Amino acid sequence: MSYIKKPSARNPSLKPNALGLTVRDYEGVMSTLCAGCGHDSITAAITRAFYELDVPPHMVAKLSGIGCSSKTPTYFLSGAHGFNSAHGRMPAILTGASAANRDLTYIGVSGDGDSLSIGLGQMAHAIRRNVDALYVLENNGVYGLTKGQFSASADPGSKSKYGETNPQQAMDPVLLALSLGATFVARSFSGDKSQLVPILKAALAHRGFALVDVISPCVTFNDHEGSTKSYRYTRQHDQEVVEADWIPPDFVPPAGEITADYAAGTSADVTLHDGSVVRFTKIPEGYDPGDRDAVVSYVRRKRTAGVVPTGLLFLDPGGSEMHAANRTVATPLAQLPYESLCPGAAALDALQRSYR
Ligand SMILES: Cc1ncc(C[n+]2csc(CCOP(=O)(O)OP(=O)(O)O)c2C)c(N)n1
Ligand code: SF4
Repeated sequence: MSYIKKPSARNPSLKPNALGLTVRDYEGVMSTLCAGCGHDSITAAITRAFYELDVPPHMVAKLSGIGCSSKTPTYFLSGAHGFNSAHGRMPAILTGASAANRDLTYIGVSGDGDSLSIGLGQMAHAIRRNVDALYVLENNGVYGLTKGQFSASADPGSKSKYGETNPQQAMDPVLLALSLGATFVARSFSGDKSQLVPILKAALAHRGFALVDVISPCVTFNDHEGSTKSYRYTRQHDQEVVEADWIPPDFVPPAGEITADYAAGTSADVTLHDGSVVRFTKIPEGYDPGDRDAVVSYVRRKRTAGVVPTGLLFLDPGGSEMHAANRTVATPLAQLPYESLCPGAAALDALQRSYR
């Protein structure tokens, strides 16, 4: 994979986080994507989220498949572990890595092609297992890397750059994830950093699978009239359903802060396992981000009306993530003594006898 190193000059006024690291320490090498590609804005939001959360880069594992989107982990967190898997296979590699070492924070980055076609079964089972990971789906409605073929998220009737009309139905990753039991489902837009960064922070704090579907226009192959994943169309049809903010566990509100500036029934707090809080505000009347069936029908209704609902759409902080469900050992496998990992021939014989 091609990469360009960034110049080492640093702006001395950059503010360090609690670890003494600046946002530059959360960057990667220079992007080689097309100028204006939505994926680069998502990279900037991911960089910011990790920096603001004070996550040590060496405690992160970033994984991806194949596609322009899947190239992007190279562009953030140079100090993290990384694995660029085969096309569509990232969820299985991520699941295996998490099974072997739960101490790391996992982020998977994929495209709509990588996730919804060749990798659909892989993504579905990672969701079902509730693997503890942030899964960013950079959704542009095309296979950007292979020059703009319609992907499975392209809307029926939308036009390709070359004038063809897409005859097939579209898959909606949000509805798919909700139906598979995902415990954290959000949608955002690459051009809306102020919405995306808090969503990414909440997703990283969530214990379990967090799907963040980000509409990310492909300026080279899918940003024209007739596309429903262009900057223009997304800006016109995006409707923020709820505003979600993430509040760290030890946060002390500044004296005099007014926290109740929303009418009753339009604000709700959900506490995550680590004591941090997701605060939902500006919730439309009757919308409950904890009611899976109601969220599904809301998203479907909006979709039929040609509206793209964005925000943290669904959250179930109580879902049992993969390690809890399988009662796995807490210690990373690499740190277990050899005798525990390989108890010897006698123990294997006894196990086999017990099945006869
Ligand atoms: C097994 C296999 N089949 C097909 C390809 C060709 N291929 C490369 S990337 C890609 C799709 C990329 O689309 P997406 O995941 O949406 O990423 P984008 O480039 O749009 O960000 C395809 C079909 C491949 N690399 N490997
Ligand atoms: S081809 Fe599209 S998706 Fe790929 S880098 Fe260029 S703008 Fe981004």
